[in-house]
Amino acid sequence: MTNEMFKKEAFKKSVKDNVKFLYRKTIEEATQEQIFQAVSYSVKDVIIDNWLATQKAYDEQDPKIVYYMSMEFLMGRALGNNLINLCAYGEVKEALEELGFDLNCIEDQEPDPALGNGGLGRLAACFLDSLATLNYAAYGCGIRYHYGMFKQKIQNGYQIEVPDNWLKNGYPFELRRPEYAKEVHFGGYVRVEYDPEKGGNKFIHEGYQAVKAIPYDMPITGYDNDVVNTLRIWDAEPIVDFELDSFDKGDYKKAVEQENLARNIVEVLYPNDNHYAGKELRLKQQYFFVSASLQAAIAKYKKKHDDIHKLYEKVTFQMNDTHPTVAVAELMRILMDEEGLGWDEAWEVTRKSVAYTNHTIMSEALEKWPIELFSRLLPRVYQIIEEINRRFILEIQAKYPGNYEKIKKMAIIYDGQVKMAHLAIAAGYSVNGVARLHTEILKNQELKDFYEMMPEKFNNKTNGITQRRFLLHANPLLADWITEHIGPDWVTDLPQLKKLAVYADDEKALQEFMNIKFKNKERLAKYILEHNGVEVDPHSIFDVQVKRLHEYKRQLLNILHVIYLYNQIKMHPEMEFYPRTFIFGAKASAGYATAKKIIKLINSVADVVNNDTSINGKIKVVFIENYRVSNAEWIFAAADVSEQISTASKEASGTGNMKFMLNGAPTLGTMDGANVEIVEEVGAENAFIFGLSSDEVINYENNGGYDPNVIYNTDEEIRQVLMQLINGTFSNDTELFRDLYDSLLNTKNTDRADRYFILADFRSYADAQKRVEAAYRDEKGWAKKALLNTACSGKFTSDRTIQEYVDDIWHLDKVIVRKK
Ligand code: 26W
Repeated sequence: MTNEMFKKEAFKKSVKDNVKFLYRKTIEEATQEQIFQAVSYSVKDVIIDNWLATQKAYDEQDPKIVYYMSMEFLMGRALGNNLINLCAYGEVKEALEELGFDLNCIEDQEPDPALGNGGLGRLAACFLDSLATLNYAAYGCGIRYHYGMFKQKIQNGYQIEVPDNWLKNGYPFELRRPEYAKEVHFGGYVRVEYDPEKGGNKFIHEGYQAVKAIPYDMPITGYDNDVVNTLRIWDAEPIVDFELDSFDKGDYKKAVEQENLARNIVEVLYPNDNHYAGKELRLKQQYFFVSASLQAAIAKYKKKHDDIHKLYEKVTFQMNDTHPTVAVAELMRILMDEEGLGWDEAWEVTRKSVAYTNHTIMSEALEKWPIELFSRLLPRVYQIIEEINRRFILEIQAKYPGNYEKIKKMAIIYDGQVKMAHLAIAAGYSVNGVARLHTEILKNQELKDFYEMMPEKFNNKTNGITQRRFLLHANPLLADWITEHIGPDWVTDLPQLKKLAVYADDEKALQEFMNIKFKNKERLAKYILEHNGVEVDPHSIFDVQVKRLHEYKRQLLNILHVIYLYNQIKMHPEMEFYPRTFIFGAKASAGYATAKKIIKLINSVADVVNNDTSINGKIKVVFIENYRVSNAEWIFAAADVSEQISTASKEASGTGNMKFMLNGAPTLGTMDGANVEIVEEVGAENAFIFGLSSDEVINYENNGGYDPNVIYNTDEEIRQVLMQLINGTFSNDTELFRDLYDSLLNTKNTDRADRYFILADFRSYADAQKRVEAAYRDEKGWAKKALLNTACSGKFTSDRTIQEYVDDIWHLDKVIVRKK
């Protein structure tokens, strides 16, 4: 059902008016960027009405609300997504055409808001889309970083990080709400005073620095239901009054400090993925947005309800990994110091209100703050954590009398550190992993002690993705084709795709399906030519690995295998070989030297291989610069093969794997994360599985690793590939890739050689790649596999994931906004 405003003539008039009001220009005079702004304001007009209607419905229906607390929201562009969800994409496209503009180019003007690193941030964005679409009341709570994920430039094969000033031209899809500002306090000390009224102690926080938190709201439109939820991200400003006060007292230093604190706090997103660096500013960011969000949530609750003891009946806080876990203690502080509850009452409310999702088992990702830092920055909050810890240890002792090992392993504060995961689990009423295998590993390995002590808290919620962005918007040709064949219901009910299975042997349907894939490959080839200057052949197999760069994700395995194939072709020019384009896209954390070196290696291999005329273009290697949500949409649509090759047990779930599957690309992968469930849905015959199992990997790890030198010494072809890293084949500087070579074979820079089992899995991977090639040669067989991947991807919608969170954890009520 489309809004009247989107009727062509009305919409054209609205855009023209906006151009006039905003820029004093006519349509003909306006730049593309100005048209983007004008169009966005026209769309926002409609959204605002729905937003108001949604608020009103919430006020009347008083549903339980989930606050999804996350340091990261990787939203991607909003214009196209909003048009899709408002069911106005087609009409607006036509209206703009009549004005002489191409909607695609207008969409391209929007900065790609990248307030997140990778999987965890994008998951948060998909969840917001599903929550709104399923009529649930939800707020995303986060930080309005002035600089999001850096822009990646590739210079001379190296990654260069360029700041991403996404707010430069003003962002049309946000609304500043200064009237809801909150104050957040850092530093200072706690004074204890006897309170005769209470008959107990009062804790007074003094001498702190204060920052004003200003909320900016972004609308989150549901699909075709008039719901508009809110992503509330907090900006920081110095508190002016206090500043004057300080000047009066001659406290110039403090005023300047407060000014700086506010300026620094929201400046930039930490570009680390799965790596904890222990930076004080990060803890400040965490407390800043958590405190402001909790204050706002409680204020909202109190507007309609007078008994704070029942907060958990109307409110629940989901902590996206440990990053917002300080929420546990901050909620206790607000309940006790501001609402006047006693410890037991406050604890009862807190433990029924907070839940925790774990997104990684990588030990280097665990957040542990030094006591010194924590207690200096958040003295009152730290006191509360000490008390939570004291009581938790008593519980452990009661359950395991005399077992000090347990205390050592499970305490929240131990060895001079505050362990955020332990705090989250001790306090939360739910602890979940993000794929079945991941949750099992948590229960049986990483969090075993906690699982044994409180099994009832643990549950699995396999991740999902939104088909509205990753099919309907990303792949309009396939979306239309699907709708022609099975109707439009899949847009909000993805398991409907199963109905496509009847076309698995229908030659005409298969041909159409693959024609669409070909057109999407042409679209990507054009993008690659424009952005990378490399010509790729859409008839070749598009073999794609796009994701953050991390050793455990094993981009190195992929590129070593490319080298191996290159050697094979050079050695046996007559050998049959189906042309292949290996496409990579990945950002490396700025401080992660090995990851950056792998990017350089990929580009160096690309230089040699792409320019070697003797191989007749049989292999092309492309590194797509600045991989992000907007170009990801095109990449998934164009992929033939989905590389999901992490060391088994390391990838909690993966969500890119689901986006490829949805767009008809079979998985080439290990039995890791959600790959396990993907194979279960599509059948092993429609995927290419290889490598050690997670049990095997964990077994090796528990027994000191394995010896890659045995492989090196006995497998000549692998040895040749490794030698080429250090013999000048890919760089005149023979030392350039020495560290990569070393990491695979000796323990010079790490405690174990080949930590990620690259050599162990190499042969099995090469073999799976052979099976891919053979399968691709069988055109019909491949088309069937591709189509069945799409048909069987229904489970992996974030709509299903969200419904499971609602049923098992949040218990939300549906809200109806549209009156039929
Ligand atoms: C403290 C630094 C830091 C930063 C980010 C530690 C950990 C993270 C995240 C947990 C990294 C992340 O994005 N994890 C990914 O979460 C996805 C959504 O659940 C999963 O699909 C991926 O497998 C997981 O790596």
